[in-house]
Order: sequence, then C-alpha cells, then structure tokens
Amino acid sequence: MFKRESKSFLCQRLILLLVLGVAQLQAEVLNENSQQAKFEWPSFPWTRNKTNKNTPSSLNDLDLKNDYTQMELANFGDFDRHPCRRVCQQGQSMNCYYQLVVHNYQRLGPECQRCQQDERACASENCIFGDGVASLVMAVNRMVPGPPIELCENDTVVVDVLNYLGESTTMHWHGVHMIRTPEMDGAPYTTQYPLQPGEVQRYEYQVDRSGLLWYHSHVGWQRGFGVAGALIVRQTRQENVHAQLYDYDLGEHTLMIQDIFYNYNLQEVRNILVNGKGRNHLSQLPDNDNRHRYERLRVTPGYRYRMRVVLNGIANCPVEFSIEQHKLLIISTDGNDIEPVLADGFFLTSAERFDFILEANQYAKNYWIRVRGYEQCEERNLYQGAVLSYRGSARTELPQGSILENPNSRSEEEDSVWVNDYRFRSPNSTDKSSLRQSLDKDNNVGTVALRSVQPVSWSRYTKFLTYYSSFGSRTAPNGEVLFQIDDISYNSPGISLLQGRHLYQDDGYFCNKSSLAREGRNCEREQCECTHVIRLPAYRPIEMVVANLMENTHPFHIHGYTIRLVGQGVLANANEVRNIRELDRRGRLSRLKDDYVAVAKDTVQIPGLGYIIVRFVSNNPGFWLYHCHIEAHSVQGMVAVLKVGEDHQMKRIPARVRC
Ligand SMILES: *[C@@H]1O[C@H](CO)[C@@H](O)[C@H](O)[C@H]1NC(C)=O
Ligand SMILES: *[C@@H]1O[C@H](CO)[C@@H](O)[C@H](O)[C@H]1NC(C)=O
Ligand SMILES: *[C@@H]1O[C@H](CO)[C@@H](O)[C@H](O)[C@H]1NC(C)=O
Ligand SMILES: *[C@@H]1O[C@H](CO)[C@@H](O)[C@H](O)[C@H]1NC(C)=O
Ligand SMILES: [Cu+2]
Repeated sequence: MFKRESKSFLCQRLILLLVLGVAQLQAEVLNENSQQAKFEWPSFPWTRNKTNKNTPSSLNDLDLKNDYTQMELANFGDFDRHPCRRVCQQGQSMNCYYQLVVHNYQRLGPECQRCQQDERACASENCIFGDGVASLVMAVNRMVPGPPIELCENDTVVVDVLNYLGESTTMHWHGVHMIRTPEMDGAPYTTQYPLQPGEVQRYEYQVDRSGLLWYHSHVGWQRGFGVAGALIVRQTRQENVHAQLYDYDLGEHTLMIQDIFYNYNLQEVRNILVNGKGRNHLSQLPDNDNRHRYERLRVTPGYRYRMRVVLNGIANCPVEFSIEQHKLLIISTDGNDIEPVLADGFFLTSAERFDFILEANQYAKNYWIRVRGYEQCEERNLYQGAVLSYRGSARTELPQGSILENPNSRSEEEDSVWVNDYRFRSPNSTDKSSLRQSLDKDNNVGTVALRSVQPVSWSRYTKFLTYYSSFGSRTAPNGEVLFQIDDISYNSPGISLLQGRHLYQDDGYFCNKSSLAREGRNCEREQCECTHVIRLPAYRPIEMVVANLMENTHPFHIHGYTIRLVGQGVLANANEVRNIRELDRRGRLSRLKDDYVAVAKDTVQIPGLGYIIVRFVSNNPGFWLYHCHIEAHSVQGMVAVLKVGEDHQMKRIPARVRC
C-alpha cells in the first residue's frame, strides 16, 4: 500500500521536457501579425501515437481499474466523445481521465484564416473568434472557455493539468467538497503549492455530488483571461428529483457567461461573452447583423430542455438572464436542486449558477437569449446575446430586432417574476429611482425565498455557533483600494497552510481581528494585512453572519462546503452594518423559520449595506478559502481562510516529490 502510494505521488508532478520548444512556438505566434501563416499546434508526445502511453509516466504507475478510460488522445481538445459523458446508471461509476493544457493563446489569432469568413471553419482551425476583437487570452486546450467536463455522480476524476503559461497556476473545482481529498481543492498556498510553468499536476478526486459545478484557475486574474470551464455532474434518472420535468439534458445547452478584458488590460471591462462568443460592441453594427457570432442553442418544438448557466464574473458585473418570449422553470442553483420556480428570468453574481427548464412551446423561429450587465457593465452599456434556435427556422439567421429592445424584453414588465435580484431596497430608503418597479411588488423571488428539495442535515432545535464577519474596503495612503474581510486584507503566506501545518505555530502565523486588537492595532483606522485565518471547531453546527460594509453587492464563496442560506437583507445605514453583532443580539436580523428548507448554495450575494446568514455543519476538516468571487476584489485582499478542526483531524498529506 505504502509503496504504491509513494510511487504515484512521486510522479504526480513531472517537468515537461518539451516546454522550451513550446514556449518558443508560442512566442512566435504572439509576435506574428494575426493575418499570417496558419499556426500549427505543437504535437505533444502523447498526441503522436494513440498507443504510446509513456507520457505522463505516472499514468502507468497507477493501479488502473479495468474501466479506466484513457481519453482518445487523437481527440485532444474537447471531451465531446469522452466515454464518461453518458447516461448515468446506478452503481456504474467510472474513472475518468482528462488533460487540461493551460496556455497563452489569442482571440482572433493567426490560426483564424478561414474562420473569419466561414464560421464552420473555426473549430477545425482552433480559432477563438470571440467577439471578433483580437486579444491575448489564456486558453484551456485551445478553447475559451475551456472544454466542459461531463460526468456522473460518484465518478472518480483524474485530471492532469499542464501549465504552459509563463506563470504559476492552480485549478479549483468549484462546488466539489473534496472531503477525502482536501489537497485537491486548488487553492494556492492553502491546499497546494502553485504549479510552476512547465509542470503538470494530477488532480484526482471523487465527485460525491451532482449538479452544475465548474473549474477555474485560482491564481491572479487567470480565470478572467479564460482559464475556466463547466463541470457537469449528472445523476441517475431514479435519483434525479426533477427528471420527469424535462425531455433532454444536453451538455451543449450549458452557457458560461463572462465579462472580459482586452489584452490583459484590467483597467476596464470590455465586453460580456456567452460561451466565448458574442456581438462586437465596438463595431456599431446592429445586434442582428450576421457579422456578429453568437452561441446558438438548438431546440425542437414541443420538447422540454434542461439548460445550465454559470457566471464566470471578474469585475463587479452582476447579470440578468432571460429568453425572449419564454418562461424559465428554475430547478437548481449552484448545483443544488430547489423547488421549481417559474420565472421570467434570474440574476447572477459571480460564480452563481442556475439550471432551468425551457419548454420549446413558441412559434418555430429564432429568439434572443438576453444577458444584461449591471454595475460596471451597465456603466459601459455592456450586454450580450445568444440565440435560441428552433428546428424549422433558418439555421444561420438571427432573431429580429435588438437583443434588449423588443417589447417583451424589459424586466420592468408588470407581472414578471425575477429570481435572485441583487438589488435590495434599504428599509428606510426613499430613493426608488435606481430600483425596478417590480421590487415593490411581491413577484420578486429573493435568494432566501428559494426552497431546497434536500432536507437540512441538522435537527430542529440545533444550537449554532455563530461567527460574525464583514466584507469591506479601505483606501491605502497611496490611493490603492484594498478589499478586506474583517478589516484585514489577506496576505498569502509563504507556506501552504494544509501541507505545512506542522511547521508553524497557529498563534504566531495567523492573524484575525481580535489577535490584532490584542497587539494594540485598530484595523478600522490603520491598514492591516496578514494571513487571516478564522479557526472553527470540526463537526459542529456553524452559523456565519456576514455583513457587507460597502454599497455594492459581493458574492460570498466558501470552499469545501455547501451552505444553507437562512437570512439575507439590507440594513438602514452603514452604522448598523458595523454593529451587526449588537443588532443581532437585539433580534433585528431575521432568520428563516426552522422548518423552512433553506436553499443550499456555495456562492451567495451579500447585498450592499446588508448581510447574509449561512449555516453548515463543519464536517470537513481542513483549510478552506472564504472570499469574494469578484476577481478584482479577491486579488486585492477580500479573502480569508477557515481553518476547520485541529491539525490532527485533517487528512495527512504525503509530501510530493518531483521526478
Ligand atoms: C504507434 O507506435 C507503434 C509502436 O511504436 C507503431 O507500431 C504504430 O504503427 C504507431 N501507430 C501510429 C498510428 O503511428
Ligand atoms: C453515488 O453514491 C451514493 C452513496 O453511496 C449512492 O446513494 C448513489 O446512488 C450513487 N450514485 C450513482 C450514480 O451511482
Ligand atoms: C483569533 O486569534 C487568537 C490568537 O491567535 C486565537 O486565540 C483565536 O482563536 C482566533 N479566533 C478565531 C475565530 O480564529
Ligand atoms: C429607519 O431609520 C430610523 C432612524 O434613522 C430608525 O430608527 C429605524 O429603525 C429605521 N427603520 C428600519 C426598518 O430600519
Ligand atoms: Cu467583492
């Protein structure tokens, strides 16, 4: 046992010998003018010969089960024909192997020769057309977003991530709990050391849950530049509580929405794309001009389809999602089934997901799928479309009219129902101008009003250990805005917390608001930056009350757990938010009744000058990041770590040795 383990770990990271050659090739590509010679993708040793399994060498070292399915290597790229993409059957879980090559690439790069004239040529050229604006990107297997991975619950995933970037990276599997494999969570300097350029790391874990999850880099801005993709985990028909509600569940009906930057310039958000495509808003062309390229979802009249949407949000750009002349039956959020809600649309803040059922019950033509950006995206008038295309309509035609201006497109409509709106009205606010009329009516379904179909795992009169925390910001003397949790900006430690936990003393190495106060520091006045770790006992019912000291909403995300949302609201003023603990003591924060089956999520928006209350049982010891999912905020310090349990309660993580 020991021998096998040490052997496979020995080779989990191996230096790619080829990297120098590839770096050279990439440099050539980037220097070339985008109109020049066709770019040949370098042949990796394992793409040359299907039967050659020598690289990565660790593949052979694993004790592979008979059903181990090595990817058809000739299909390097997407996983459309991957054997793990299948109808799920009870007790037939598989081991599923993938390679994700993360590399620098270009939108509208030199390989885009025919693609610019003929959309059908784009795939064979591996051209990323995007919105038709040339830009540097970071791709996964030559795609932005990366290829969707489709699995069944309980499958074991083996993913080799190859870092062909010029900087370090990690991959996070957003929504996977990693109960038995905390070292696979992909949080840099928390659950692993980052993967250096030219290295490969094997992530191996069991997917012990279902739903729309996703993978993304957890380093810097990489997921904003393209390092992200969907991870779709299905159930057997018997286990799927919503199975009878729809006819088809197609992987290609998954939409990843993301706000983008051009050429790594983070000064301003430049567009919103849907599955990496969309209108070129610089072009001044009407939305329905055929020179735009839109994602197309095809449906056949009379059938019902399960569709999935995730927002890979980078800037502060919540989005509103709807489909022209269609209602959406919303059945799941963040991969957790809910009691269905029939709505006109929903809002997403970064990392949130919704699954819905669309009934193709309208006249057979093309309809706009509408994505409207708010906050920073609204300031720049950014919105995007995709096409819902009925069989029987012209295959390449676009819907009539503009994406947002059709009569039925406005969310202000009288009796329309919207889910998860990020805009809350302060109880004392008299200024209604920035709020939609519909908010004054009872047809707005807030996140906290959603009901899970899965009962909570605690009994009715459980006493929770309550922790108070806050999201905020401060302006440093040099003018830089720092983002904070509990008035502390997170500083990454030099040691990876999980791996190195026997090397340091918690009290000396970690900080928190009270430890800083004991040192005489007042973080409300001065700038506090340190390795902010909040220690929680393991296997206890935990409640977190998280206040938002700022006026804009922040998507709160926690690793390692699915949480139940039992409270969410806004307060009258900033002073109340600051004194939230006292307010709670006086019974001013409302919680759902104990018998309400609170919605389960992994990312929840904290309203501006408001709060959320979430609950979970801390049954997953380890170091779990807890942060804002707006990249601009987390990069600037809006991050903390939950240390759940004592060192000895955590899994022993064997050292990794490079071979
Ligand atoms: C793969 O390599 C084997 C052994 O070197 C060789 O016999 C075979 O012809 C090769 N196949 C292809 C498709 O090149
Ligand atoms: C996954 O495992 C759980 C727990 O063992 C089981 O209830 C469920 O049926 C399994 N799902 C599949 C698709 O095999
Ligand atoms: C805060 O830090 C102090 C001193 O290191 C420690 O005793 C305390 O447990 C920490 N509190 C939390 C919630 O982590
Ligand atoms: C509204 O403001 C007043 C005075 O500032 C305060 O006393 C009251 O509690 C607030 N109402 C609500 C519902 O927060
Ligand atoms: Cu934020």
